[in-house]
Amino acid sequence: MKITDFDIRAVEVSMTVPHKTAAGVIEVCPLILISVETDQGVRGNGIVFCYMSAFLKPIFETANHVLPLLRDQTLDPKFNTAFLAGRFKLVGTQGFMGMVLGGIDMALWDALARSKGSALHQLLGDAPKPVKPYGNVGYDGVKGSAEGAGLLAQQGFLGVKAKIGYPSMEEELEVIREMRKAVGPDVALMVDYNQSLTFEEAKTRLEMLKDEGLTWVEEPIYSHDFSDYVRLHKETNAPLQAGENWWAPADFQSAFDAGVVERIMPDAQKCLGVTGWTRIAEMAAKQNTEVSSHLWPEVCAQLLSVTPSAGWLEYVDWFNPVIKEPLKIKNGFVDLEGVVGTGIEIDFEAASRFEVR
Ligand code: SMN
Ligand code: MG
Repeated sequence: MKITDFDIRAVEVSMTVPHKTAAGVIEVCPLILISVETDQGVRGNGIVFCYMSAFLKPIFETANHVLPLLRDQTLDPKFNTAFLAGRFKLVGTQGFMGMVLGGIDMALWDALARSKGSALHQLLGDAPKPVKPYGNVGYDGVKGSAEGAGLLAQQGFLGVKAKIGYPSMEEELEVIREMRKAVGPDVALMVDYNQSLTFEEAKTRLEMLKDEGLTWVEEPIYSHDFSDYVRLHKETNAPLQAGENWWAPADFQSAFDAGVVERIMPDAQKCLGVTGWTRIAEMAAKQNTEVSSHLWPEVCAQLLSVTPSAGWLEYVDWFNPVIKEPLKIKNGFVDLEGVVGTGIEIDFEAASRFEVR
């Protein structure tokens, strides 16, 4: 099967609730929608999340430059992605280029799975295991975080993650304790600093959080200080989490080489798509590192279902307005019944209302 054509659109989808973090607020969701066409009439879809509206245009331009290089190639996602990564050695596979390559890779795997009438996880092997999603609360203060967490627990989420990094530790602890009251003792609570602390600040804060029963503490410090993560873990024994800002399998290898073992959360886009994820999952399985996900709930639900050391799925509904059948959740677990491809089929008619030209 050959890749014949492409459709690339830039859209801005409004968020039902703006996503506040210690590193900035996401008010709208800027996306590049990718459709790859094949000579058998099968299409594959992928989504690039641009984080900030200002980057929509440059990433759109980047995608328009990169995708046509695959014209007339046989559809073979691992090969196609390695080919593209090879073409951009001088720029590297991080940044806008990495984001585009990740989105394209997801579209290619979607086309391949659809051409076989299969779900992505069927292409990747094992029988799918149950996957637990967690819901997200923003940097919403004591009252807002507790209300948000309570609502998610009521909706049946078995885990809730909140953004923290408040000016005072008193407020930080109050946020966490009020969230705990709101969700009860059995719901897992995670917190996310979005890289906002220095090493010393992190040490102090993590000591103070040690009796709060947190499932993990995400990105307390700069994401690429791999050896500092290892030292922080040794010195505080805190359940650290990181990975959403690591690029391609190479960064995960560097983290593992530095001694990171506990848990990771690859971002399906930045880790080089499905192709990158499967390599990272293999590396993680060897050292029994728990793998959770970052965004792309449809794709990651399937990836986690066949990842040997799978942890939690991050659930967000941000891309839902442009997806035909967003991920389903039943009794606290992901429901993969009837899913075809990666689960991302773009609703181009709906998307046309959000198009940015
Ligand atoms: C996050 C996700 C998407 C954009 C900004 C921040 C966050 C998370 O760190 O883990 O969900
Ligand atoms: Mg995070």
